[in-house]
Amino acid sequence: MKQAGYIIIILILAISGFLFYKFRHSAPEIIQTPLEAREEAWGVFQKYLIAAKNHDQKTLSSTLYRTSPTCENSASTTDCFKRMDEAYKEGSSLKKLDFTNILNDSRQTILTTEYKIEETDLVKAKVRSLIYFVRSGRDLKLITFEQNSATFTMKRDTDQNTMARLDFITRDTDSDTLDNEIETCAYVGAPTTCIKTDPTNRDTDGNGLWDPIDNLIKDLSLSK
Ligand SMILES: [Ca+2]
Ligand SMILES: [Ca+2]
Ligand SMILES: [Ca+2]
Repeated sequence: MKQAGYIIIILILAISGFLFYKFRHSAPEIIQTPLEAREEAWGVFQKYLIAAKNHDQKTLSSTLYRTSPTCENSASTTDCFKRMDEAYKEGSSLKKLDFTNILNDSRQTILTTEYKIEETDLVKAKVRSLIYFVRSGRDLKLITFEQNSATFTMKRDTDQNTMARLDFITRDTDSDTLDNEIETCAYVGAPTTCIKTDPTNRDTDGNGLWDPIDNLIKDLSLSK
């Protein structure tokens, strides 16, 4: 009986030790519903906008995945403040409830508005706004945002044909926010250096970051 008692104590100690080790060494995965993800992302975005409005570089940096090179150089403070003012002006016109498309997992969040149609005499466009975030450690950081990002086509013989063309070029099979034409470098004027990604896979290289997030981060590292 005494022996059985020892075994039970050893077992309890072993299980407690294992659980303690697991708790200490595995960062809990962040699991959010899309609405929770939007709340968190919007909080970061608002903090960023207020910092931009107040020219508060320290807070601004804490909300960003990477600060603009213009704002890292003290010689270009005037340009940096100008950028902040422009960012505030653009960003503050965006409304949380318009961002009804929420793409999120533990590594990233992308907020997108519904498309709206705009046209001039010559072209018809689908316009939407997008905000991209990536998680660094436990903190969600803003990568960038695009206000009124437009995809357009020249008007065709009939409005139906124009609309069909517009719908075709904005097809996004894997819903990663990069249109198929962008992912396949098939759009007019695609540079020869255009990096192709898989239009049927959000994470072409399997590193856990979706294709648009990878592209944006790559662009930022090249902007130095
Ligand atoms: Ca896509
Ligand atoms: Ca893709
Ligand atoms: Ca990836």
